[in-house]
Order: sequence, then C-alpha cells, then structure tokens
Amino acid sequence: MIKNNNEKLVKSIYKTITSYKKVTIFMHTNPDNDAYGSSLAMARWLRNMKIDARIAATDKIISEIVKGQYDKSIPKADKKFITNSLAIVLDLGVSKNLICDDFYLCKDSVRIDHHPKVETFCKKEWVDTMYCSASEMVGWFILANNPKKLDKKICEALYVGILSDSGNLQFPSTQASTYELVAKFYDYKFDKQEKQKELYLKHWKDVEMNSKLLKHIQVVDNQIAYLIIKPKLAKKYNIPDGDAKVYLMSNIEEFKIWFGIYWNKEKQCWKVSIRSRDYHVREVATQFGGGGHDLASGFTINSLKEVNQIIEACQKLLQ
Ligand SMILES: [Mn+2]
Repeated sequence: MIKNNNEKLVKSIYKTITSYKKVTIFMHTNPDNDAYGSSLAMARWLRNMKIDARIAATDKIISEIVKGQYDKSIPKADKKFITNSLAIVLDLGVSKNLICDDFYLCKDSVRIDHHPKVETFCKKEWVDTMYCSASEMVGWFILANNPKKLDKKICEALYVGILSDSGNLQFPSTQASTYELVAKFYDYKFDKQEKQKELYLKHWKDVEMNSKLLKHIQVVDNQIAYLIIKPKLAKKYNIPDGDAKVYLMSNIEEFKIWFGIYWNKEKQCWKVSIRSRDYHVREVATQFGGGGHDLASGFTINSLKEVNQIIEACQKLLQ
C-alpha cells in the first residue's frame, strides 16, 4: 500500500524509470540485507520489463551477492554504463554514504528510502519512515506499477530485506501492511524456509566466538551496554570488518541502550552502531554527526576518549 497520499509521486517515479533504457541502482556503503534485497528486487523487476538495470557495487559486494545465492543474471554497472543512465538510490538516507561517486555521472536520479529525511540529493524522492524497510517500499512500488513482472526470486529478495530490517517482523516499524505485502508473496511460492535458514542459521564456531566476546561487554548503570572491538580483538576472534556485534546486547531486559564500536581501517576512524528498543538513539547519533533510524543509528568518532561523551549522551536520553 502506498501511504501518506504518495500515489502520484510513485506513479511519476515509475514514469521516469520507464523512460530510461539504462538504469543504475545505488545502495549504501556496507550494504545490509535490506540494501541487497531492495536493489536485487528492483534490478530483476526492471530487467523483467526489458530495461537494462544494473547495480553499482564493488567486486567484493558483487561476490557477496553471488555467494548469497541471489541473482547472478544481474551485471555490475561499470563507469561507461553508469554515465548518462538513470540512478535509482535505494535504502540510503545521506549522500555521503553512497556506495560510489559514479552516482554523479548519472543523467537523472530517483530515490526510494525509509530513513528519516535529512537531505535531498535526487530529483524525485519517495522517502517515508512509515515503512519497515526499503524492500517493503520496493514491494509496494512494484505492486502499484507493474505487478505482472513480479516473480518468485523478487519475492525472496524482498522477504530477506523485510525480515532483516524489521527484526523478523518484530520491530515497531512492522505494520499490518508489512504482513499484507509478505502475504502476497505466498502466491509466488517463494521459499520461505530456505530464506530464513540463510538469515538465521549460525555456525558453532561463531556462537563459540560470541560467547567469548560477551565478557568484553561493559555495562553502565545496569542499563547501558557497549562493546569496543579494537583491531587486536577483531583479529583474535576473526570478526569481519564492519560487524559491531550489537546483536550480542539486544533483547536483554536491563539494557535500554547499547552500542558497538569497531575500527574502520579504510577511513581511519572508529565506527559506532547504537541501538535501543524504546529510546530514540538517533538523537545521540546526530549529536556526533551521524544518523539512521530512531532505534538503530550509527556515527563515527576519532578517538576512544569520546566514549565517555557517548555514555553521557545516552544517560541524558534515558533521564
Ligand atoms: Mn533499510
């Protein structure tokens, strides 16, 4: 369902998209399952309509997409392809987190996103925080415009994005319409079980490693928890780049706000992922120049000396 009287905007974005022969899809750096899911679904749907849609991504990301058994038929967009194509930006709130600068080579741009709007950087933007995920928005976008070209693989990609951004349909962002969309996927006999396995099955070695990491979690006032993953610790436990391990602290009744910090080698700064069930931690992220969702946000700091300031900001939010 298209919410907040945005039907006209959605139609006009569709009109723009179908007026192009070349479309490049852009997601955010460190793409998550919602970024992948929405991008792959959009690309496949457009390709089903004979529009040459490709994804702008690094080789590493492409290999991850292939590994994740998504869709090998979607080619990577190179500079030549991107130049003068239409950019579709998905699941991205701020332009500085664009996966690559080639975005600026595009002739025109549209954006579909569910982060709070802080910036306008595309010509047409459908931004609405009433959806649990960009994948949910792409799902409704497809249904509103050309549902005939929806297929099983698109449903699967969207399902993974929706489940993972909504915390398995648990977060408050999950609405009746989210279930309604997922219910429609049943008509396409999507492999629900298989996708859930992909998302939630764990390896014993990871569970073992996580159990060792638990003792590195610091707790303040019995309600704020945090974990600092210094490069040495990351190396010792083979923690993948970009994993703040915040989920180790979630669903614990005492913890009202929790965050994970890791070293970003490429950008030479500390990255912080902050979460809460009830408190709008985006306010904390904004204080440190970051952003995201109300209950799941991120920002960077230059020194661990700033950790005390983060804790103070959390304490203030909890008051
Ligand atoms: Mn998202």
